[in-house]
Amino acid sequence: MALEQTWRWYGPNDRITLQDIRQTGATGIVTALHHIPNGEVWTKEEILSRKELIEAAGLTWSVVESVPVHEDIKKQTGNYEQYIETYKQTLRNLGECGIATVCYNFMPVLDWSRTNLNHKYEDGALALIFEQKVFAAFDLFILKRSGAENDYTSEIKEAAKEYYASLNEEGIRHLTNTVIKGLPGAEESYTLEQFQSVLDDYKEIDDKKLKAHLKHFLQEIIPVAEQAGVRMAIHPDDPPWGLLGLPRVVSTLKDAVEIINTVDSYSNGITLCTGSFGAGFFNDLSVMARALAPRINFAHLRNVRRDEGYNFREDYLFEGDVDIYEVVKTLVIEEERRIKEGRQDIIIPVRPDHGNQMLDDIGKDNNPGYSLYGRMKGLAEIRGLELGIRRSLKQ
Ligand code: DNO
Repeated sequence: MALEQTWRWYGPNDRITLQDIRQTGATGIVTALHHIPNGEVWTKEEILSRKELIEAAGLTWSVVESVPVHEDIKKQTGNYEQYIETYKQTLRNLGECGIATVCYNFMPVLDWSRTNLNHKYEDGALALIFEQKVFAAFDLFILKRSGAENDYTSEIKEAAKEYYASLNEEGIRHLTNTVIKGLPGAEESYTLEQFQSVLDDYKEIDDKKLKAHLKHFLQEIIPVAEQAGVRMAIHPDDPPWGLLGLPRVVSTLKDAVEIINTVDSYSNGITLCTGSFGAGFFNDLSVMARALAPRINFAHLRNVRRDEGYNFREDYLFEGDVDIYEVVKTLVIEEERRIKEGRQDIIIPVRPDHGNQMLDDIGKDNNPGYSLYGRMKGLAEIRGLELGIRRSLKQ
């Protein structure tokens, strides 16, 4: 037995081909039908054609990341009941095509957020970072969101002001694009005006309301997923704290426990993203992995170096604040436990999450976070770590 080593592939337009991926050692593919607009059914025909492409390269389509949740479902507005039905149909179709794990998130408006996608690391590699003062500069002085001044301390506001003053026009445009244009995997991309208006749509929705909407969604879709043989894996908020006045409901262990308790089913699981949860100084990933183990349906492994001022930078696998050894050990033990328990769905797919841009990747057209060598290094480290853990557990 081994954790299933997977790799995120953005589809036929990805610079990194399926043949390349085989050489990384990954056996499973994590992908989505990004060309199908959010809210439409993924037909069996479309799913099978992607599946055949992957299998022709000698790989398996292990995980869908993501079937996006329509904003109307999160807000419970418009045709949201219809969108939930569409979602269910997509899950049935995926199940019938033999794709058993689906990652999704419930973050309003933005998927993941960073303030700089090319932060130069000491060794010359480029990393993704989030700096609170930079984000605040966008919020306070570019977006000029009403009420934003109540969301930051006076030190941060001062630092943001200074930072904003240092930006020229190009710098302002660049920061704006970094925040609102949507990072890879995000289904939406906005202009500044559109962005303000989608934020306004959430004015009346606080954490409590969004939680209720998520609960309703889970109660609707989990029984369907279970019947279809599909395991859902909710992805945490990235970063795991409120941004731009938007509600957040998948940021802590408490949130995750609440979610898995909403519907008691193995189909109602978690994506343990060590980097997303790990960006929060209040989250201890070793504790979280142990507490959530039976419901971890998928894992994203990467590390972050963080502080208590809501700043973090992505780091090499063994060099940040998350104890990756403890997390992988927990996953290995959990797989063994599932075997003993006689569970059908014993496999936990894992993937190297983002990697630094390095070596020959620099200067190429990379999906931020999803260049080749940094992830390949991450995967190699995960493979070695797992092997060592398994051997030592047997002694
Ligand atoms: C970023 C990713 C996210 C993730 C979605 C899952 O690199 O981890 O975009 O795919 O949030 O729905």
